[in-house]
Amino acid sequence: SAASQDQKFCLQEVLDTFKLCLSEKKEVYLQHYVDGWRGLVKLLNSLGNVFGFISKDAVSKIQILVNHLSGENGSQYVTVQSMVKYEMDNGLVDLTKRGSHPESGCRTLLRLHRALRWLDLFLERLRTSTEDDKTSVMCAEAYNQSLARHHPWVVRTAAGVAFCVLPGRPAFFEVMNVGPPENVVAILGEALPLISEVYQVTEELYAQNNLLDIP
Ligand code: 1PX
Repeated sequence: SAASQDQKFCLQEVLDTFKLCLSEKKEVYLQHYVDGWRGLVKLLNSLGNVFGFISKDAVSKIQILVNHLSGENGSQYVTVQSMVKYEMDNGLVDLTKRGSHPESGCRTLLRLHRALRWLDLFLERLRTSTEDDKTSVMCAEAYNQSLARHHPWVVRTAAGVAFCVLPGRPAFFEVMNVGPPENVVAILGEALPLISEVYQVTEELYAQNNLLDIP
């Protein structure tokens, strides 16, 4: 049905959303960033319930950002750049320890930003993989090189368990919903530079503002 089709993840959709993220002046539009994550969460959900604890956290962070976007100061949240400026200028970010702003846009987006690095590494491995490569290994390697260092032991352990039940490469490619493996590889090749660029721009912005380690 049209409704279930709607729910179905398509890799192309996510690619398109990340394409829209960057303005000509290399600003990151928060709305498209959030939409990109929504598409990713759809895929994650179609992989099964074991990933529920991961998608739940992603969804709650997406929701925090959506609330900022639709809130009374929504116009300050159009780009990640304007969000950082607004929250920093107005003392709305807990910079050294958690306090009165547990849901700042800056700290919330930082969590997704770190996950975007994982995605970038994982998808690049997937793109260049061969039939015998294991998604669980590619996923774990990407995780260990990125997100893992920001997660406590319990979360790392739970993530490790979830990776083990990832579908194999053929089933994984199928879930992307864009046809034969060659297509997946081609679309990934197109998408990855864009995702990397969004990551890099955000990383530099956060570095300049000393926001890379906010609690
Ligand atoms: C085209 C293929 C794409 C596959 C789509 C997969 C989308 C994955 C979405 C993952 C989003 C993860 C967000 C995690 C944010 C985070 O680090 N949160 C932690 C810190 O938050 P806090 O508020 O406490 O400072 C939080 O503790 C996280 C808890 C949940 C566990 C996170 C494990 C992350 C593993 C990431 C790899 C996902 C594996 C999916 C397999 C395809």
